[in-house]
Formats: sequence, structure tokens, C-alpha cells
Amino acid sequence: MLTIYSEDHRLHHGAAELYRGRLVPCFEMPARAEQVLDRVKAAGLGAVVAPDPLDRAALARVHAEDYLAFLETAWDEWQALGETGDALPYAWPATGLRRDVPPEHIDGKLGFYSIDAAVPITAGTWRAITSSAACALTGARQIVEGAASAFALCRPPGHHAGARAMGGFCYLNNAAIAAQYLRDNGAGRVAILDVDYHHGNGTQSIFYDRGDVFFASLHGDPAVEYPFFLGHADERGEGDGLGANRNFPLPWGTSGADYLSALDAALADIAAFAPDMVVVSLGVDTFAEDPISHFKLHGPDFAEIGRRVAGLGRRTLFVMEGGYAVADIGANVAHVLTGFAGA
Ligand code: Q9C
Ligand code: ZN
Repeated sequence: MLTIYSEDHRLHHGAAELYRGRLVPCFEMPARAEQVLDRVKAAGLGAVVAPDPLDRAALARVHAEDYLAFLETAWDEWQALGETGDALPYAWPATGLRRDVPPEHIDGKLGFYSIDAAVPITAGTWRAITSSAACALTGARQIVEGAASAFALCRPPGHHAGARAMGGFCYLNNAAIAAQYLRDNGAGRVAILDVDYHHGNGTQSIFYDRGDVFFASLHGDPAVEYPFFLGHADERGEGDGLGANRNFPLPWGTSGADYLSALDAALADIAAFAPDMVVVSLGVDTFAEDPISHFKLHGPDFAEIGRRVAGLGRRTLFVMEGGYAVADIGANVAHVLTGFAGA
């Protein structure tokens, strides 16, 4: 299995995020990707290659042009204020406020194009996020050209980013961009399986009214877990997409056994959809020792996830999402990928 990786991710290193009334150090840090790279190499999974040059048009298939323009210029606009620290949003067009008049000031834009404050923009953020998306697109190209699987070692992650919004450490929705690329290059039907601990709200919203891309997510119940405002079981899609969205909210403390039962149900739905190709949003923040999550998965559970996904018998692109137990993230990702490859 080919791994696609760019060291450009290091250019994005936020200092702090707002959490329960305090600014705390960012959990989403460069060491995460370095650990995954080390363990993927040690596992002998296959070659590690750099991404192809980015095709910006592929981003615009998923994200609005005004949002891309915002991401590309936000740091310069922030710097023009004389600021040297990270750009962070602090005001949002929430209920009762207007969304139809885009603000002109960068402070307004940061809130207009975000769902929370866990998205610092730094000098290198645009280069890092476009390289991350390029990794996903290069992996998708491998799949289109016939590879049975590929691993896009994306950082920053993507599944909380919507068509016009960043949030939850995510800016460009790498998995959605890859899924759309598969649709545009030969796959009639694509399924996205999201096993990150958090609901993939961005991915769900991007494909919610479409019947050609199935989205299934296993995650901490939004009643008690970020992103709080999407990810409930009754969200089944709308319009042409009715029936092509499936959520499995699970309680805090969910064990490997209970998780794998829910995974089987998600995989059965995906098999019934009969996708040509599969994208896995691969977060390993379901790990028992994860510092911001509340599931209880261990190494062997991750290998079992890989084995069961392989049971779909479809060409599969794995796209890196979350996982914050830095010392273990690489081993847990390697377990999933070797479980898939060895199945
Ligand atoms: N300070 C992903 O796993 N904030 N994103 C949680 C902890 C948001 C997680 C509070 C968590 C986002 C890709
Ligand atoms: Zn997560």
C-alpha cells in the first residue's frame, strides 16, 4: 500500500485553541504526522511518495470559491493589522444573525467561515492545507488507476470542514475532495466510512443531498461530544441523498466489541449501497488513551477495523483524520492499514 506524504504539514503549527474558557496548547500538532510516518515505514507497508502538484480546480469541486479565497488570503489580511500571533475567530453568525452579507473585516470573515475556534491560521497554513489535500488527491488518483488501496497521510485533517467553513482543526475536507475526484474520474458510486471519534459533520453536509456518495460515520454521541450540532441517528440524507447518510452515535466508554458491532452495521449499509470505490476517514482518536476522546479501543481493535473494511472487497483510499495520543497514533494507524492489507 502506497503512502502519500508531504512534509509541508510542518508549516502549520497553531499555538493555542479556545477550550472551556482557556487558551490551551493545540492538540493537533506536527508530531502527529511524524509519528504516523515513522510507524508506517517500520511496518513495511510500502513506498512513501510525495503528492502530485495540486489541481486547484479539484478543491473547487467541493469548496466554494469565496471560502478558498478567504483561506488563501486570511494570513496576509491578519498580518496587515500588525498581528504576529495566530489568527483565530471570535464571533459567529449563529441563530438570529445574518449570513447573507459577507463581512469585509478579517475578524468578521474568520467567524463567517468557521464553526468554532479550533482553527488557528498561521503563516504556513495555506501551504500545509493545500499539500494535505494534494496527498488525498494523489491517493485518489492511485485508486482510479487501479491500486487496491492507498494511504493519504494528510495533516491538517479535514472531516469537520464544510463547503464554506473550517472547524475542529480542519480547513479543506480532504476525504470529500478525494471522493469527488473518484466520482469525476470513473467511480459511479463512492462510499465514505468515517471512523474518527468525532462526527464528520463537514463531509456529511457536503454530500447530504446527493445519492451518488454514501456517508457512514461512527462517533461519540453529539449529545455529549463535539461537534454537538450534527451527527444524530435520524440524519438520513435529503432529496436525492435520502437514505445515503447513516450515523452511529455511540456513548462515552464504548468498548472495542461494541464499536465493532456498530462497524459491521455500517459496513452492511455500505455493501448494500454497492459503491465502486471506498474512502475511509481514518481517525484513531477512538483509542483508549486519547487525551480529548472517550472511547476504549486498543491496538487489536484497530487491526480488526482494517480487516473488516477489507471485507467490502472494494478499492479503498484511507485518509488521515484525528488521533491525539501522539506516542500511540502511529502504531494505531499502522494496525488499521496492516489489518486491511493482511486480510
Ligand atoms: N480542546 C478531529 O479529530 N475541540 N478534530 C475539542 C478539545 C475540537 C477534533 C476540544 C475537536 C476536533 C479531526
Ligand atoms: Zn476526531
